[in-house]
Formats: sequence, C-alpha cells, structure tokens
Amino acid sequence: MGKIKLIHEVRAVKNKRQLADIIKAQRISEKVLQNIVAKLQTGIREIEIANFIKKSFVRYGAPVLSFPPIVAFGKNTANIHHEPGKTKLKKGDIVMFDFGCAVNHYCSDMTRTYFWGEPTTKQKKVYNDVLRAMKLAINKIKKGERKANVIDKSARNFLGKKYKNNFKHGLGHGVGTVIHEWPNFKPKSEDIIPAGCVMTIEPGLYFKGKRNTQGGVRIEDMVLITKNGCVNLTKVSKDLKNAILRPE
Ligand SMILES: [Mn+2]
Repeated sequence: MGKIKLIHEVRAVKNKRQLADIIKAQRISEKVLQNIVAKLQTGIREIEIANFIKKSFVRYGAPVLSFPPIVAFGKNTANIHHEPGKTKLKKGDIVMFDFGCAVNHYCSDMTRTYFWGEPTTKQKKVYNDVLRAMKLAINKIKKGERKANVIDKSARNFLGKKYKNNFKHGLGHGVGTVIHEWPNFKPKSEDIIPAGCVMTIEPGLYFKGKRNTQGGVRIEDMVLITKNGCVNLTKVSKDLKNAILRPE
C-alpha cells in the first residue's frame, strides 16, 4: 500500500495547468492594479475604485474574483479586512489594495500599499520594515526551510522587536481553488510546506493609536514553493520609491 495522503495535501500541490491559471490570474490583477493606480485622484472614493476594479476584471475576461476587493484610504488601512466605503482620498493618505481574480477557478492574491504624497519618516520606516520582513521569509524559504511556523517566525520576530503587537495575522496561506487553503504560515502551524504549492507572503503592520498615526501597511506577493527554493509569481514593484505617488 502506498503512502496515504489527505485531500488538502494533494490539492496544495499544483500541476502545470493549475499553476499557469494562477499566474494568468495574477498577470490580469497586475494590469488592473496599474489601471487603478492611474485612476487615483484626490477626492475619489474607495467604493469607486472597488467598482472600477470589478469592471476591469470583467473587461479582461476574468469576471470571477478571489474575494471582494479591499480598497482602503487613510486610517482605514489599519483595518485588515476593510470594506470599501464612501471615504474620499486625501493628500497624505496611505492607500491599500488587496485583490485577486480566478482563472479556471484558480485564484490569485496580491496586496500593495501606496502613499498619496510624501510619507512621514515613520511611514517610510514602517513600509521598509514590512518589506524587509517579507524578504526575510523568502530568504528562509530559499535556504530550504519548509516548516511553516519557522518561516512565519523569521518575519514575526523581526517585526516584533521593532513593533509591539502590530503584526496581527498569519504571514501567509496556500492559494488554489479557494483563496485561503492549506498550508498556513502561522506561529502555531505544524504544516510542512510541500514543493509545488503556491503560498502568499503578506506581512503587515497596523496602527490604531493616536488619530494622526492611524494606518497600516501590508505587502503581499505569491510564491511558488520549489524543491530547493521558491519563485516569486508577483511581478509588480514594491520598493518604497515606487510606492510614493504624486498627487497633482
Ligand atoms: Mn492573502
């Protein structure tokens, strides 16, 4: 008798066609991201951008979304699962987008954070630290680490030293026919990440304190876990320089 597997373990490992679908879904999301960044203007509402995201996916032939798009401006970026509303974009706001679509039922997932105008020194530091946390986790995977909790900790310990308790969710999750599937990067996860699965890596910091310091930064890429490392499937820049937008 061969080794018994459970269905979530089988589903985690993508074949070539499934992987191609995820990548296609991601490429479409990247075009949509480009379009909405170009559409930003002072005074536009979150809900207008969210509706534009939906329309754009339909226009690109991908009318099935991974989940309702997250569009957050200003202090709303401190809310991990913000629902886009009537909030208008103001100069100095942080802007967060988190969305994806499905191609042949295979999902994509991406988060980007921008600054509508020059960020404060603290905002720049937070942004670069979130980015650094992502890179630490990716480096851990590249070195061959496959224990989900160890990979989670590589990012969490770094952020934990600088910020108290502001990284409030798991580092990432498997992606497939549903947007959150096994395995999971979490502190208490016992998952071993198999080669061939697609994972998100999405560190974030959220501040709900004083009114003028409210806001959050999350950056999320999708990676394919390979035998010896990983391949980043997200092709949108995420360095601070490109995250700073210039209001007219
Ligand atoms: Mn995600």
